[in-house]
Amino acid sequence: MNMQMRCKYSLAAAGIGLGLGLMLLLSTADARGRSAPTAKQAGKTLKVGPSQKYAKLSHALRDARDGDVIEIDSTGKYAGDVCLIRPNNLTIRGVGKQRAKFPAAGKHYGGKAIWVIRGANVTVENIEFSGARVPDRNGAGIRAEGRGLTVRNCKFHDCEDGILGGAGIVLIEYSEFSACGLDGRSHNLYISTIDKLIFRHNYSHHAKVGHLLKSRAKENHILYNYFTDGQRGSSSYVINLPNGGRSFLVGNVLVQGPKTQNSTMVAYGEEGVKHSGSELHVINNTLINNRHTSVFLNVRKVPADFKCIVSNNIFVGKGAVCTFDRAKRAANYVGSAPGFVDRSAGDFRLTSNSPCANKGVAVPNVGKVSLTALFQYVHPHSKQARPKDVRIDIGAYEYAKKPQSK
Ligand SMILES: [Ca+2]
Repeated sequence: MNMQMRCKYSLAAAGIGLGLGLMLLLSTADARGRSAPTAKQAGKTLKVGPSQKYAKLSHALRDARDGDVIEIDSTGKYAGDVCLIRPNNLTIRGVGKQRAKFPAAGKHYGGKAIWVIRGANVTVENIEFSGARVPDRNGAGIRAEGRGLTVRNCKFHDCEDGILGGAGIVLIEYSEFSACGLDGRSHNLYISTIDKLIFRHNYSHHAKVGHLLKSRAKENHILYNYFTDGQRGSSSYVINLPNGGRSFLVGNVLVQGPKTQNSTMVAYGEEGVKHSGSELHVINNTLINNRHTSVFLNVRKVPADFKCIVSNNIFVGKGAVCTFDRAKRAANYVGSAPGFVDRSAGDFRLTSNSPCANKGVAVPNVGKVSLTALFQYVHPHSKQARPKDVRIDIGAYEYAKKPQSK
């Protein structure tokens, strides 16, 4: 994607995105992306930085207790400050004009990660992790071991895994993941068998051999993200959900590059569906394959009564749409001329005469989960409200006469 071009409209429009994101510091989110207030944290604030009481995060952590907030001055140098984070309900936040940078610099905590988070319900904001390497070859920016984790407006690059692990509910939003992976066993993200993953408004790209997102969660809410390999990326799957799960893919842009290691874009059930209640809903996504062939949705080893709904998506490029014959498909565009504003520049919004305009169908709720696309991705790693229209369009973007993004 042409960063410059997309950034022009993104950041203005994303007043909604990052602004709102920051307003929701003390909140949790449900599957629709709505937020509900949680109890205010009552701890003290510890400050880390060149002119603060603590020069390093690892020093502040000696004094940190449950519910505290640690603010890290982003002008400081924190290379090699690898840490074990034990307190519960801790917030660790980079402050200043940029993210606070934590390059591994050859170090790791416990053979695992730059930060090993063992406390429950920890929130991490505005931090950049890079270069994690460990002897086991699964060195992560964050190794998540505590129950519940929120990661917001962070960046992970050139690690063996960006985020590895997890327990309970994990929320990851407004974050960027790139150039992680190594040998196919490590990935931009590798989420364990957790209760629920909410992954939204993120930018995951150019993993090395591994996947752009791998999750074994029992429930996956993958909403309004941008996944791409670009022209030169060597990632394998765009999304891999090897154990199935109750999974919702809504409003994402997925681009498979010509040099991908595997033709499958979304792999579901590769190792056999293990979670009860597994179902797959793929709604209002834009999927583009730039490889000579592809399988867009590779759904395998599912139970006989498996429910799979594929509606309102754009599929561009060669390949089979879905390997599961009994998928319920409605109002998808499959072809080569969907009417993007500028495909080569990575602008997948629709033109006024797009065949996808006004061709979508209403999508019923699944239990309490609404699958109506409410947002659309704004580059980089942000969002805006999806324009409201009488008839919804196909794909991740709604045509609007006057783009909201300007
Ligand atoms: Ca419309």
